[in-house]
This record gives sequence, structure tokens and C-alpha cells, in this order.
Amino acid sequence: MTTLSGITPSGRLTLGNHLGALRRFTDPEGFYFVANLHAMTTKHDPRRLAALTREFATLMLAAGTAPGTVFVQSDVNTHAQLAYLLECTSYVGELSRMIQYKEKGKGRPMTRASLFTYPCLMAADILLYGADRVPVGGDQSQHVELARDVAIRFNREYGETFVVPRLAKAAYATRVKDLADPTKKMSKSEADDAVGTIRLLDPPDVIRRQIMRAVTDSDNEVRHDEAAKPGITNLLDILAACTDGDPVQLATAYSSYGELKRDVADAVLAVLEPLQKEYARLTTDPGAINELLAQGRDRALEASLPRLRAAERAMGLAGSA
Ligand code: AQP
Repeated sequence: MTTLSGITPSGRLTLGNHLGALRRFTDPEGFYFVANLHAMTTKHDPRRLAALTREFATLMLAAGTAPGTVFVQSDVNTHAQLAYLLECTSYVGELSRMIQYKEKGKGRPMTRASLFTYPCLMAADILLYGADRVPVGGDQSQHVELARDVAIRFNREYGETFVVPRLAKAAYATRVKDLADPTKKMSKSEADDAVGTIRLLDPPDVIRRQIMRAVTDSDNEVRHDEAAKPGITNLLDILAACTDGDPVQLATAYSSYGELKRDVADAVLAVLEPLQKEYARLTTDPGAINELLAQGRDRALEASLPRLRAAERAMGLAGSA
């Protein structure tokens, strides 16, 4: 089974991104990419995109993702090339039904065309590597369904070319909630100074302060109860994810919120400080990072090119080697 996962540089990486994604990027045969092309579907700042892309790639490496499995999407041309072929296999009707497009763009005059065709690029990301099971949740599941429909249609019209992906239920991963509003998930696209969002590269004293100020409730009873106590439940989930514990069990050890928050801060820093040290070490040698990303690029290109070529031939594009 091919493991493939992308992460969009739409804001600085958060603790949620690390616990839910980054630290699971461990398959030495996997493909893990900074999805920078996906970060251009709405108005963006080129300098910030370049800086975030570099920061993401370096953080992936610092998190222990195997060198050679990490690459930057725009370095591997096959993604954009196959996306175009898939645009020629998709219908305006089905793309207009995508929730993300309906919510973020439909009917607005300045909506980028790429927001509309984005699911074709995501389908290309998946189909290029023959990924058969794609674990995603939320709005993304509709895009995987589209990738599936497009693969089936392509195979029927032009001959068997793609593995038809299946939607896999995302493995249980902690959904880290915003510390200031624990009813919503912690998101990287929040404002850089949002107090409820822990960024992976924030200084330790800032992280500690944010956790100590996390929104809770007033009864001072530590109990895992998402509906009645979302703030405390979020802190227990974070503690459990950082210490490989059980959040319900952990709750029984605390009789005050202050005590719990101190332990959460210690546990989060025990996870993030080594990551920050490794990040700092890697950034002292930009040439070495370039070398690692070139390895990842070459391996991804080698793995994806045969399928792109097969698709080109199937669609009647002459001249492909
Ligand atoms: N709060 C979270 N808890 C656990 N996992 C999370 N992920 C995101 N937020 C949390 C996981 O991180 C990866 C990022 O995927 P993405 O770049 O496609 O963006 P996303 O899922 O939409 O995540 P964000 O951080 O909320 O980004 P924005 O704000 O840009 O939408 C995924 O594996 C996701 O599950």
C-alpha cells in the first residue's frame, strides 16, 4: 500500500498539524509533500508562500520523516501535468458541486479558476502514485470521491491506467482544538498571533503561556467530557497524545486545572523542544536541506512519471517518451 500525504502551506504549522499529521509521516516508502500549489487557490503573498514552503519541508525533515520521502509539490512537474489531463476528464457540473468551492468561491467575481479545478490537482496527487487507500476526513472526502470517479471514467474511456483509490476512514488521530475556542479545531490559517493556536516554532515561554491561559470552565473538576467541558477535554487529549496515555484515565490524576495545565505545557514542550532543536540544526546548512529535497524530488519524479506517460499515451498525446 502506498502512503501519500500532503500538507498545504496556508499558515505556520500548528501543534494540531504535528500530532495529527507530521509525526505520523514515518513510512520509509511513503511520499510526503508540501502542497504549495494548493496554497495558490486564493489570494496569496509569493514571499510568504516561499518562506512557508521551506519552513514546512524543513520541519518535516526535523520531525524525522525519512529523507528521500519529503518533496515540494511544485518541484515535481508531473502533478501539474496530470492535473491538466484530469481537467480534461472532469465535468464543470461535478466540480461546481464541491463544498469547498461552493463555500469559498462560487458566484464571487474574483474567485481564482484554480479554486474550481483544485480537486483535479488533488486527484493527480493521488493517482500519480497509485495510492489505493486515502485516509482523509472532513471536506476532503468529497475530493477523494471525485478522484475515484475521475479514475474510473479515465480507465473506461482511455483504457486501464489508474488504480482506483478508496476512501479510508482516517485512523484515530487527536483532533486538537483551539485553546481560545475549544469548540473549533486548531487551524494553521488563523492569524499568526491568534492566542488559541500553538505554532511549532513558537518560543517555549510563549507556548507555556498560551497553555496556561487556555479557556476552560469554572467548576474546577477535571473530567473528560467533550460536550460539557470542551476546554479541559482538549487539554486532556493533548496530554494523552503527547505522552501516549489515555485521556479518560489521565483525568483521574488531577484535582485542579492549574496542575493539569502545567503538565500539558511540560508534555507539549517535551515533544516540541527536540523538534525545534533539530529544525535549528538543519537550518544551519541550507545546502544540505536542498540536497535532501532534491533526493525527494527525484524519487517522486521517478515514481510518478510512468503513470503520467501512460495517461498521455492513452489520451493520444504523441511524442511522449
Ligand atoms: N487541529 C488538528 N488536529 C489534528 N490534526 C490536524 N490537522 C490539521 N489540523 C489538525 C491535520 O494536518 C494535516 C494538514 O492538512 P492540510 O494542510 O490539508 O490542512 P487542513 O487539514 O485544512 O489543516 P489546517 O491546519 O486547519 O489548515 P487550514 O487552516 O489551511 O485549513 C491534515 O492531515 C490534517 O488532518
